[in-house]
Amino acid sequence: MNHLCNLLVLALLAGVTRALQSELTEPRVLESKNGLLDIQLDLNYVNWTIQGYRMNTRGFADSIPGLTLKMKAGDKLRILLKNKLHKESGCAFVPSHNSYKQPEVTNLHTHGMYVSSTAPSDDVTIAIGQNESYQYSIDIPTEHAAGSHWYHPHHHGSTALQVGGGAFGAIIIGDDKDALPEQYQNMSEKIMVVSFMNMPAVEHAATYSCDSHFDFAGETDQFILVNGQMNPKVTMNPNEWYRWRIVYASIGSVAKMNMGVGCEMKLLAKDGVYLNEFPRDVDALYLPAGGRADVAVRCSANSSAFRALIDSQTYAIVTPVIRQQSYSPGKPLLKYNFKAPNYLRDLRYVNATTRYDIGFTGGIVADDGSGSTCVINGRAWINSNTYNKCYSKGDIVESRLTGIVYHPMHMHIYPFQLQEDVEIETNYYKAGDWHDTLQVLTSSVVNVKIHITNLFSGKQMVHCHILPHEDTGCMAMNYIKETQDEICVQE
Ligand SMILES: [Cu+2]
Repeated sequence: MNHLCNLLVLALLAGVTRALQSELTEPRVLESKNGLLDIQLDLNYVNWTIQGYRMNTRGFADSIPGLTLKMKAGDKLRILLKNKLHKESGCAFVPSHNSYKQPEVTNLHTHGMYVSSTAPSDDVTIAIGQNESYQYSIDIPTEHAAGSHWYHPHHHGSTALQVGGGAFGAIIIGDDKDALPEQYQNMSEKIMVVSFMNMPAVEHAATYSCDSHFDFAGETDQFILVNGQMNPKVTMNPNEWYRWRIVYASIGSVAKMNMGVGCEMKLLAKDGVYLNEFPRDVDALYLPAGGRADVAVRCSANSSAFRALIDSQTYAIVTPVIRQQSYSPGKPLLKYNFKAPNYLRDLRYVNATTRYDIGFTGGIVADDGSGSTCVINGRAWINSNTYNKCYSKGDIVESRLTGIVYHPMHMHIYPFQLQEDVEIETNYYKAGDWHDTLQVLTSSVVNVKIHITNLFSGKQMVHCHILPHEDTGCMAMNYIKETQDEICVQE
């Protein structure tokens, strides 16, 4: 009897907790019309509060996260970015080339998008100072795959402070009508911008860049927000499949994300590219800072929270709640083979035309302060005109990645394809999969290939997506030659 009473009390408590939880809301969506999305985006100081937590920080359009931008392949994205931050005078720290600095300077990176890196497109060498504006104009190729991406500032020295404080938003390239089987086409979607708020790391960046604006108070100094909320509930029909687009907006730690008992989750896409065959059973999602996963989720009963394991701490992300009065028998998910566009064609049996190995070393600092800066191929960031690798248009690049257990490798413009299964027990990283950001659990070497297409020439950046590492020099620039005769020096 006692046992029964306890169960009843627990069930009641769980019910009360769920009743108190707010429902997941989504950032406002701005959608392209007639092939164009033309917007103004302000980066400004934001006073943010929620459930006893408070931040004076920076954000786009006065919110954390910023607006969601939704477009289609072939569209043009125009963003007038207005920098409403201002410079402060007097700083005790003299910034070095690779240190935190210029907290008032910004720009925009469209993380994951296959677009030109030349201004006024996704050029991260653009620097927008206080009270300045910049007109971006980004042509999305007609063959661009549908998927989930994000935007965030990328100015060397102020990236960790701005992104870590909440300046980011989701980008969705929508599926063409009838591109997917009806079952997938008709799924209700939830966009979840999951941000791991690492306040000590952001405060450190603020201190060393002499930023007096960032300020935080709260019960714990590391926490998870989803669309700016703390562990909201997601109300779902029983046994119905939903599509969750998960954007992991983090400046550092990798997250292992697990579904609670009562729900199941199947992987559809990673980093905005569908799996060659989906859905896939996986034991969890392994998202590096900046990574995305699209999953199909269904719940048969009220579930414990969908949660993230980060640096051996567990955090609730959202709690699925079932609409009790409705009933659906549920249907299995159909298997589907993704029809890849040319830039994502399978490279596993294609001979490489060139080789570019990428090795991360350093960046591990011991408790006594000893250690070294993270570097790529033995050197820290020099400048945007010093190239680590020169490519030609049409190159198929073979690349051996090392050091990516500690450092998530992010490549701009071009995603890369795994050439072998990695971390086999997880079923998360399979030969043939595409990523734009990759961190692994234990593998010391991972082989990938990159398809440098004929579409874009110019600069291509590679960096560690632990943003404090990026700000302190863990970046390299490469260059794609427009013609064979163009001179590009690898140094
Ligand atoms: Cu790193």
